[in-house]
Amino acid sequence: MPIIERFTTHHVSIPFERPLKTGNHVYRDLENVLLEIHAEGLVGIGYAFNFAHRQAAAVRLLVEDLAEAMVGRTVADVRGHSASMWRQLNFIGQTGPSAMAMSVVDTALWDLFSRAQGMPLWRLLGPVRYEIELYPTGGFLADPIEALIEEAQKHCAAGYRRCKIKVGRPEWREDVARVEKLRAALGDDFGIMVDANQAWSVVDAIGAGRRFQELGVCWFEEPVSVYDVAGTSRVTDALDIPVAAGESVFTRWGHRDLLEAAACDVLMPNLMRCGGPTEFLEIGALAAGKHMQVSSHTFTEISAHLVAALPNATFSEYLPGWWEKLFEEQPDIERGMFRLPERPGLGLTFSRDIIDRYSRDR
Ligand code: SMN
Ligand code: MG
Repeated sequence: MPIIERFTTHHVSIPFERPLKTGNHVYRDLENVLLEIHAEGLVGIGYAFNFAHRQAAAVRLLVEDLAEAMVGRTVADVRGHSASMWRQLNFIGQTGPSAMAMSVVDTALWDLFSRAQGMPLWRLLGPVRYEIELYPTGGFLADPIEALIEEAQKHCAAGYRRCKIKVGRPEWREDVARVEKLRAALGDDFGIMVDANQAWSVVDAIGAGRRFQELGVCWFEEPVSVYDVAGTSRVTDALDIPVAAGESVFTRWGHRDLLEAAACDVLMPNLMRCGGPTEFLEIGALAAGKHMQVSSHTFTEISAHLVAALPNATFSEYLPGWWEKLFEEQPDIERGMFRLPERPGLGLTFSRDIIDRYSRDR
């Protein structure tokens, strides 16, 4: 097995065409931290994103700290390297930026490990499926209702079976009014998913959730603060529609808290917050042990390899236009289905053009 020789990082800051508003944030720039680990002619890649320049810069420093410790080691010991990163981060803790950095390195190591064997990662893991159903996310809070309807109609025409829009305004009845208009425009067969990004109180979330339920909404994401595990449970218990949570918690331990309380119906691990493929697979197994479904959050092109190996995984999130340009290879999506690549490893190479154009390197 090849030995890790060196690594390179980049900070690539890509402005959004318009600021994107959720119940909790305004996104102006997509700040990406890229890692390439080199091992005897092979290159493994990983990335994390952020919406604040210095926060991404802090993650980059942590990535470099962890990647440096890999130099001279074999690409074979992926789980061993994950365990050693846990130890290395002990003093500052393994959540927040630490988990993001660990994820970037762990992703690059799984990429290298599968490349070294000439196999796509998903094939190496022994898949339960060969393609993954995707749902697109859009419909941000500042988007006019006409634009939101037009976008959803395009998704429907492209063959997607559902899409996700943002809710979470201070006055929840305004969100319900938008969902009513969307439902009227789309008819009853298309799945409408809503994401409140933790903006509501338990009482408001239940009030809105009851109306969403009447409108046939098929997914209610992060209704309340993710730290309010009991509150998330109250919302879940009060409603008959699936409540999803997990994108904002870190590592298997954050997910364990939601699982133990049966706080939601679907767990949605985010590859970079959960700590990388090693942790993602652990979370999938923990969830299976509680008969809970998982649905990956962002990182479509990488999470798909892991989702392919999890029997309890359902459809995955896709944010059209956010990350495709980072890579030379474009996702193979047809009628809402993501076809897993046959290229070795993750099957992804960073685009030199994008690095040259948007790099904010020191
Ligand atoms: C979201 C949050 C952060 C980055 C991208 C998307 C959002 C979602 O909560 O679930 O789509
Ligand atoms: Mg969300």
